[in-house]
Amino acid sequence: MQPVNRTVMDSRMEAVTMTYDIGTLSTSQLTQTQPRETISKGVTKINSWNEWDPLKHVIVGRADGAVVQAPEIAVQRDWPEHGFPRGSYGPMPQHMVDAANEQLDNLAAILQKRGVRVDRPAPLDFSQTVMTPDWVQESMFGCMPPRDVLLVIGNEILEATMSFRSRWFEYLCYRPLVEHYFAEDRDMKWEAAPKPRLTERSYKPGFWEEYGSLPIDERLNKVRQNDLLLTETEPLFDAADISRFGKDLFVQLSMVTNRSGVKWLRKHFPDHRIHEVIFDEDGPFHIDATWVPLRPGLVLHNGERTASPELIKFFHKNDWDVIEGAQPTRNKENLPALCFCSQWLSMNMLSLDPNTVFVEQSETAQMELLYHLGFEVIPVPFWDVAPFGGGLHCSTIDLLREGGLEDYFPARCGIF
Ligand code: ABU
Repeated sequence: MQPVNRTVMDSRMEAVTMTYDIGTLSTSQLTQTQPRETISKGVTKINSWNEWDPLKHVIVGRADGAVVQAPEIAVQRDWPEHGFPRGSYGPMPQHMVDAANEQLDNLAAILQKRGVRVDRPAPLDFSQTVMTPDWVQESMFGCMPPRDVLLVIGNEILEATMSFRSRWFEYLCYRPLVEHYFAEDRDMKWEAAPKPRLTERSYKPGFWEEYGSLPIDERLNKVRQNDLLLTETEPLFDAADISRFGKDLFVQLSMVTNRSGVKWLRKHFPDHRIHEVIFDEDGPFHIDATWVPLRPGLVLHNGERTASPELIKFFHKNDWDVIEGAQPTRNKENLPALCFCSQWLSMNMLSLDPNTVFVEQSETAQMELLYHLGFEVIPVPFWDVAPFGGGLHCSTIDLLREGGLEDYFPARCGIF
């Protein structure tokens, strides 16, 4: 490949000249150090309408090659005590990658023993600089949390916009799988939400500096008013801000999902009821440790991230129980190194079916609660995966669950 000079706009929208090798990497170069995708054998059928029907086919993420991402407007890591002071970036320590992969492989093996087909994505070189005509970003991120990138609604796989520049190209890790499913399943729909520009106009200037200096009550006011990081310049959403309850989809407004994103989803899924929801939490980032459906008529809510009275009333009016999740075993002070998720990953569970749930094995209070609610609980060690972007729900994306589209909320109530 020939090195060439290119003038591009950096994150301050100033012209800079960078030298790149322009060309296409051969397959052997791309895969020299990273595993390839793994595709299980079987007849592929994409179908999943909710979070609890019996699971038959799933993607489990991989920790290989993951990096602490280079600073960008949306996210600046600052972990001096773990070797990544503000402004620095680079590969996650190999022993952490190995520990996370061991737990991910173990989850995959248990799922397989339970009769679930498991596929794995193809990691890229996440340490590479990526660019679009609008910006340059000095690293990517990883492909551990598939849940953030792909949304499955019925027979459709939708690639989310994402809102971090470091995650703009993450869909490529799943393309070998999605292409395979598309070739095999004649009924599958393959869609991609509009790729966002992610220029400075997509973010509120100086947001993190100001937000970080505010007292908690003022931060919560901003959350309630949805006055957060993202502007409404373009539709933005992470798939993990969407919780699927059949005909009703609940979409959290967060640091990575804006109202334009919800509007786009409404137009895209006209046969669904799409509800915009906000919880009392000062760092909203994905709904799946906050509002967790386990079976028809039962949702777990996070007691530290209160739902609005209107939302709870809507659930009660439709005969749903809203039960508070148990206290997590960990707290802010003893999260794993380099972990940007919260202790509430204790609620980030994966349902095998409406009676069976995978739970992190140290979360004994959560397991106890689930036993009392009549579930079989499958404990799995998973905290080593957390620094790579999530828990059991984040780490998976279900492709096939038995069952069809159902309306679990026949009664309307207030804004819902
Ligand atoms: N991606 C889920 C993270 C949720 C949480 O940290 O609470």
